[in-house]
Amino acid sequence: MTDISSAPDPTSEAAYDRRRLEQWLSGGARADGVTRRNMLKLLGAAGLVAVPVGAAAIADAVAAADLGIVKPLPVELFSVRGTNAETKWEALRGTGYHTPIDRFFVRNHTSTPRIDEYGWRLRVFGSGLRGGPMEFGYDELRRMPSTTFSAFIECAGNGRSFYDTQQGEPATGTAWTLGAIGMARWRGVRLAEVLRRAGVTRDAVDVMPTGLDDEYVSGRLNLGRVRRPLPIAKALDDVILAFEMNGEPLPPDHGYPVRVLVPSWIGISSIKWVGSIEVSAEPLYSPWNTDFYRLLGPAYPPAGGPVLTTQTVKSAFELPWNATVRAGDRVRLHGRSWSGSGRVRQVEVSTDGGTLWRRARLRDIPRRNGWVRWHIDWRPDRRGQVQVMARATDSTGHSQPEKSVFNSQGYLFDAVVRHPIQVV
Ligand SMILES: Nc1nc2c(c(=O)[nH]1)N[C@H]1C(S)=C(S)[C@@H](COP(=O)(O)O)O[C@H]1N2
Ligand SMILES: [Mo]
Repeated sequence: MTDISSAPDPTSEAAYDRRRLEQWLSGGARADGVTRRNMLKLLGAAGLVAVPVGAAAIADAVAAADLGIVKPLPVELFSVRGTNAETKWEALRGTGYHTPIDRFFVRNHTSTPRIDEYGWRLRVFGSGLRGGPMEFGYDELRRMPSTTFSAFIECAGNGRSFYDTQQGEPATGTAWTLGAIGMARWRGVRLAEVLRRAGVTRDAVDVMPTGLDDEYVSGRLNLGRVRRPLPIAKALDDVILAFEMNGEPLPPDHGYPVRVLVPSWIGISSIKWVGSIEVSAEPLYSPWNTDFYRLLGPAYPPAGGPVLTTQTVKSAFELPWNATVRAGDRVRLHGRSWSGSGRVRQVEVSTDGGTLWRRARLRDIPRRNGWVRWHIDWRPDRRGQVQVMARATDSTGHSQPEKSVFNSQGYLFDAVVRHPIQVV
């Protein structure tokens, strides 16, 4: 068995990943349900074949015909993209700190399953436990000590379409603009507590939650149920099994009855409709940490860059694309900025395409795992199109660059977005 008692800091993505990759290549890690050959093939395909976003959009339009989302998706609130629904930023104008559930984005690999809480059980098993498998029922979980906090969930591909439209480098995957993020107040049980009751040992290295939604078929490969391992240190740190969102039982589309919630990590970590959790004394793999959610492309090694964990810094205006304002009017521009690596410290806005930057006024106390609402006043004087831009900096010094380093699957876009406005 591989000794990782000297494991690197779990928050050091690069170190964690390098180790896992080495273990996998040397056969020391298990890739559940995926043969080594398929995984290599997938890695290769993901790195070399870039399907333009245009083609993906056509496929999305076809798939939208049998969209498996339960809640209504009115056009004022959402843009439908394949099996997913993106929040429209203008629909957040006037809403509070938390994204109302009626406009919270949905990212489904297949479709929302209808699960009955009475029949639901969470099965915890694996070589990292002292004893055999253990099961938890819904009421049992709800009776355990709970914790409540606010955190955003953001898809790793949020902003992906800007690789194409702003940088001329199309990436594969859902062509999100900036609306694949939502902020909610979550209530649940600490995963650490569940693992403790299940008898987790010091040998445990990875924890893999699996969803109860349908198996995911990509191309001709059945990749099995949606699942992605977490390093044990993160699992024992701030991860919860959430059963409430904004004070209500989790809605079906967001993981009812129980989902994993991994603050500040890419959305795929937060497995919805969780049905089982494997606790393993050996490193685990799934397609979601090998061929997906890694950085692949010209700037990265052939086997792929780091396994993705924390989100990047981003900003968005609560405005429609091509919003119209009147020349000479005083306009208050509202927006929000967030980061997975620290609190947002500062937001600057340019209303002249990036020459002059002014500091926006922050309306929230910057918090970890949260966004900050801000505004800035502006009096446009000339008619025509302008591009407004917002740039945030977080407490670790991460700021938004002019250009994001391209990766073929379009993850972690972090560049300043040029938002067009028509001054009339
Ligand atoms: N079981 C399961 N969990 C899942 C997914 C999924 O398709 N199935 N999608 C993941 C992805 S890619 C994201 S971005 C988030 C989205 O969460 P939301 O739909 O509640 O906004 O859920 C994650 N958890
Ligand atoms: Mo995602």
